[in-house]
Parts: sequence; structure tokens; C-alpha cells
Amino acid sequence: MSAAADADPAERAARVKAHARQCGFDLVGVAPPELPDAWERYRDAMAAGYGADMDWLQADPDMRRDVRRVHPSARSVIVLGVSYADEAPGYLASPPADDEGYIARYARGKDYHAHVRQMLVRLVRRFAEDPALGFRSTEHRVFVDTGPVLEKAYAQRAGLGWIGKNSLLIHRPRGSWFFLAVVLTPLELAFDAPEVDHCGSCRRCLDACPTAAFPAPYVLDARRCIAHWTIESADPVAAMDPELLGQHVFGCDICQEVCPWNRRAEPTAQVPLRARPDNVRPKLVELEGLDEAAFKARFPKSAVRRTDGRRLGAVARTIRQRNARAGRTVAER
Ligand code: B12
Ligand code: SF4
Ligand code: SF4
Repeated sequence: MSAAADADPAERAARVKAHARQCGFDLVGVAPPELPDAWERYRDAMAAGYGADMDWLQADPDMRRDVRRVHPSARSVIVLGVSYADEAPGYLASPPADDEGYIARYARGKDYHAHVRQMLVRLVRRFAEDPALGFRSTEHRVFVDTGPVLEKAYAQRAGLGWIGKNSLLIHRPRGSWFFLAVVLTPLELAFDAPEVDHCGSCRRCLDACPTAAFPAPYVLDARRCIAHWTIESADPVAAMDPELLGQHVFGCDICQEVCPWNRRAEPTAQVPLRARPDNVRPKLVELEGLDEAAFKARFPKSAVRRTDGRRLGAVARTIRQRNARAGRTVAER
């Protein structure tokens, strides 16, 4: 009998987790392929219009019902977390000046899509080299962010953390400054116990959101969210309310910054994901003036490339003009 056939699902899961830790993942757990309750909540949120103009999020909703619709041979979902916490200043702790923009923490270093994908490729190579697992690296699919998989729901089911009232996945004690990724695998692995909710009576995120983007705890209406306006919206100026935008040029961290579980987050061990100093407090005038070539040169290998020079410039210009109208123009520093 082969070593692979000998190993039971619990042993295999333990090996998978050891490989993940050796590849630098901070969190790892295993979930089953189907989460009907989460899918129903996703479907209800889309029916209520909370998906805004993100057509890709709403196309083919049944795909998100069960990962076997994406990868028919999947028997387990390995869910992974990679911290992007760092010590660079946050929005509330150290507010940007009137001539400065705020780029969300997750997008200040190297693009996580590329970095975490590289980590995933290394991980599945290790799986393929482990005779006790006994499967080829071509037999599974990896996703970080862009696949039709409800990553937070699978992460909660895999025991990585709970979905907080800010709708993000929170780990005790690491908080929420981490990316999620999944490996859909034909391996039969022991599933972890789901994590339970630790929000309790807290509602700081709901109260701190400047745009009142939470119609109910745990539920986000992307039409009102600064992250949607500045990252995903095809026409940010039409989507946004400039009076509620603050100094945000790309993304928003407020509902995480106020979360008590984020107080003690240790800086990430993944150095490329830490903030590039020029992305911490960029000048609005600099961002306003970038043509597409200059934008690409200014943000190489960056998640900020989810937008483009035209849209980023339009957001920066809206903030500067709003401040000027209010007499808040400050001298260049
Ligand atoms: C679309 C999207 C967005 C949209 C919509 C966000 C949203 N909450 O839906 C926008 C552009 C606004 C956005 C913003 C951000 N995003 Co985003 N986004 C995604 C993406 C691609 C899909 C999420 C999705 O399916 N949304 C549809 C909704 C309906 O599904 P859901 O969010 O899973 O909703 C669940 C909850 O609402 C919950 N729920 C509903 N009712 C109830 C009731 C109870 C009692 C409970 C417990 C749960 C519950 O169940 C739903 C189904 O599981 C995921 C990656 C992925 N593939 O999953 C990243 C992802 C969620 N984003 C991420 C990040 C980092 C962000 C930002 C922090 C970036 C920033 N700094 O600007 C913000 C945070 C805003 C916020 N508070 O959520 C990370 C989150 C990591 C984490 N620790 O949770 C993810 C997982 C990407 C990744 N791979 O790391 N994002
Ligand atoms: S990211 Fe900002 S705008 Fe969006 S829900 Fe959180 S606090 Fe509100
Ligand atoms: S701020 Fe409070 S309510 Fe919001 S996610 Fe964190 S613990 Fe939960």
C-alpha cells in the first residue's frame, strides 16, 4: 500500500498545514467544498443591490454556491492567510494633511495578487513532492482574491477567524490585516472546526464608518463604501460623495483601524508586502498629474494598478478642489 493511501485525512491535513507554515503562510485551515448559508447571504446581498456596479461579482452567482462548480474534483478547500500588518501610520491615528492622500494599507507594498500567488505556487509544488500526500500539482487550483469563491466564508468555516460586523475576517489575536487565499484540492482532508463570533456588543466599526456603508451589522453596501468608490468603480467621481470621502485616494481602512482586535497585530514577515514609504502619504498634486505611463511607473507591481491614472487623478483632484472650496488649502511641506 502507498504512503498516500496509508495517511488518513487528519494526518494529511496536518502535513498540509506544516507545508503551509514552512511556505510563510500565517494562517491555514481546511473547509468543506459547499457552504449553503453563506451562499444564500451572498445571493440576498446581490439582490439588495449591495454589489454596486461590480458585474463580475454578480455574474453567474451559482458558481459561488459550491467550489466543485469551479473545480469539479475538489474535495477540500485549504484556506490560507498572509499578514500585511505594518507599523506605518493609519488614517485616524495619524490623519493625512489636507494636501495628502491616503492609500489603504493593503495596497502600499508589492501587489499581493502576485506575491501571494507565488507563495501558493511554491506550496502546491511542496504538496506534489510529498509522497505521503500523493497527488500532482496540476490537480488543484489556487486563488487569491480574483476567483468566484466566497473567501471569508470559507475562512470562517476553516477556523481562521470570524466574519466581523465590518464584514471582514478577523483572527484572534492577529486581527484582520491579512489577505486570504484558497487551494481547491482533490485531497480528502479533515475539516477544521469553524470559528465563533467574538464581536460581542462592540459596534465601533459600524459607528466609525464615515459613509454609513453598513445597512446592518456584517453586511456592507458597496455603493456607499469608499473602497468601492476609489478601487472598483468605473466612474469614481459619479459614484462618490466628496464630502464623505476624507483624504482617501485608494481604499479605506477606518472600519479596521477602530477594531480592538487590530491593536496588537504584529508586522508581517513578508517584507515585500510592507509599505513603500512614498505610498504612505502621497501628495495629491503628484497623483493628480499622472498620465497612464507615469501612473504605471509610479506604481510598479502595485495593487493600486486596480485603478488607472485617469481615475486616481480624478479622485485626487476632487479632494483637492473640495478642500480649496472649504478654504483648507495648506502650504506645500
Ligand atoms: C468584492 C470585494 C470587495 C468589495 C465589496 C466588499 C464586501 N464586503 O462585499 C469592496 C470593493 C467594497 C471591497 C472592499 C474591501 N476589501 Co475586498 N473583496 C471583495 C472580494 C473580491 C469578494 C467579496 C464578496 O464576495 N462580496 C460579496 C458579499 C455579499 O460577500 P461577503 O463579503 O463574503 O459577505 C458575507 C458577509 O456579508 C456575511 N454575512 C452577511 N450577513 C451576515 C450575518 C451574519 C450574522 C454573519 C456572521 C455573516 C453575514 O455573509 C456573506 C457571505 O459569506 C473578496 C475576495 C473574495 N473572492 O472573496 C475581497 C476581500 C473580501 N477584500 C479584502 C480587503 C482587504 C478589502 C478592504 C479592506 C480593502 C481596503 N482597505 O480598502 C475593503 C474592506 C471593506 C469592508 N469593510 O468589507 C480581503 C479581506 C481580508 C479579510 N481579512 O477579511 C478579501 C478577502 C481579499 C483577499 N483575498 O484578501 N472588497
Ligand atoms: S472601508 Fe471605509 S467606507 Fe467602506 S465600510 Fe469600511 S469604513 Fe466604511
Ligand atoms: S470593531 Fe468591534 S464590531 Fe467591528 S469587527 Fe471589530 S470587534 Fe467586531
